[in-house]
Amino acid sequence: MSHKPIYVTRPYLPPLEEFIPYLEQIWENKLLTNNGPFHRQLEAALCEYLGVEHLSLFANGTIALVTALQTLRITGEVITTPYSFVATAHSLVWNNIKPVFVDIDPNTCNIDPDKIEQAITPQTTAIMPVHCYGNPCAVERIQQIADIYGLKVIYDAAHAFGVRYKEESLIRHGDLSVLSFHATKVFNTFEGGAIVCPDAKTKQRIDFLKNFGFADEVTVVAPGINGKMSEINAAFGLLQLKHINSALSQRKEIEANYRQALAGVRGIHMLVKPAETQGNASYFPIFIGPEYLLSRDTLYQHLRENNIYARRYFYPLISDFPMYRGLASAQRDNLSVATENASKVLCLPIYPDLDMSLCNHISRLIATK
Ligand code: T4K
Repeated sequence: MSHKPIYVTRPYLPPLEEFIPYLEQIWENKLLTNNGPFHRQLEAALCEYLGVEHLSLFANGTIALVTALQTLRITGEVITTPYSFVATAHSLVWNNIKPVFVDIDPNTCNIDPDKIEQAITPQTTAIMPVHCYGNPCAVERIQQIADIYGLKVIYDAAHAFGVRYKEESLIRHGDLSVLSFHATKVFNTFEGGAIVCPDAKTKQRIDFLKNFGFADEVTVVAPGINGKMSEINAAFGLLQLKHINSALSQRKEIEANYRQALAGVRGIHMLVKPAETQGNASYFPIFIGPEYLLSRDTLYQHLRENNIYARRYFYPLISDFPMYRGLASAQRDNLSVATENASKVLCLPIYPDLDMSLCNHISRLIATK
């Protein structure tokens, strides 16, 4: 049907002419980075939109994760999920922390709270769960465990922009939450990210850490990094925010369309919509069971032959990469659910400009196999 490749996602780009006034302002005042006016405006606008009190912008989500761990001085071992993008575990290794992988819940693809306690050792200092595909982790259970054992909780909320759970912002949970504003995300600043924190003092430490540790012109209080977002990225974020609600509703229409078209297709399984959640339709994963006519990888190839570039997020598991597979917690028998889900998953194209006729075409290709 289409000769153009259909990717798993495409960034939402507002009309170019709407971006020009922002560029003119940057050219006019010659402030390109280092907490400039657009940076400050975007922090305030995102706090308001997301319903949080304190947020610090970053150059990308990965450096925000690395800095979040520095902020809380996390050391030793951190309990996390293998079913995520590699950046989750890499951020631990960049802090000299040992990742301890815990299996996932088959119904959410998020860390299984029932398996966290058995992974705690005297070296454990924190839990780093991921709200995978924007679906909320078992936040209450995780907080309960953290409170009992005196652990910090840092959420990798890279997929969770704008998600609301029990009528409040999901990213209010935990000690810190980290967002990604990468081009492939629901809300993007080309590259970018943020740490959400509960109080002004923590925000100040984060701001020092992302600016080499400078507290003022002559005082360096920590071995910080350069994690700052530039003015051009922040300006794009401000523009993008003006369009976010329509972008989100377009995504939700596509999600609803897939759900309807694929319901009842033998061997195709979808995640149940999480309760009490207003999601963001950031991904649309399907799981290919043995009753389906093709294997997951054959369907993946079949779609590619039809110019549809679905992706196997998250296969391989992080724990299967060479730098992690030697860990005791990375062994497959410890991660049987994650291993199974990773072998079945296929994320279908979902983005605001995806034409509904293409969405129907993709569903038909899957349903008529
Ligand atoms: N934690 C989690 C749970 C994450 O998922 C991520 C990132 C992070 C942390 C780290 O946050 P950042 O440091 O990235 O802010 C992509 C993204 O690069 C990555 O940001 C994302 N997760 C991950 C799930 O997906 P790839 O290697 O699959 O991206 P790529 O380049 O293959 O892009 C996928 C498709 O998107 C392409 O086929 C075409 C389309 N695309 C992509 C880009 C970059 C465009 O149309 N335009 C573009 O500019 O990792």
